[in-house]
Amino acid sequence: MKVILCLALLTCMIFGTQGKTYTRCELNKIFKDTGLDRYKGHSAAEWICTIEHESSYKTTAINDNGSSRDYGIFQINSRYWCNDGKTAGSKNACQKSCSSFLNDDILDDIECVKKVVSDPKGMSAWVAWEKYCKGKDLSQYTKGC
Ligand SMILES: [Ca+2]
Repeated sequence: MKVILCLALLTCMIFGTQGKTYTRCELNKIFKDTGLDRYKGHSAAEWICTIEHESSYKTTAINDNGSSRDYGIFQINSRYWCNDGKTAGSKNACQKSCSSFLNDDILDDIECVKKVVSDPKGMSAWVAWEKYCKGKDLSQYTKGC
């Protein structure tokens, strides 16, 4: 029993930094601390809503679109923003490996996302934002935080 517990703990320690499912309130705090909240006029609730529908709060989320892939909690795309080594003509505007958007540290993801949302397309880069979050009552996303 002790051995199993040790193994479980060790596994957690090894894989603990490899990915994380964030809570709404954790994100709310991080977005306020990093200034993503209100950045280019978009609230923390808008980002949390977008994340819920893009990645279900999981930093390990990857979605293959065929010619490119979306990575991490913000679903950052390999065609324009990061390099995954298998996307033809990738612009890699954030100068990052896409795999760095899959770990539990989302501070670098946020830096990249600030670039994405500064683009003329703004938050429309996220289909989920257009569909589920834009112009909606989003108070539930920061409720109790
Ligand atoms: Ca990261």
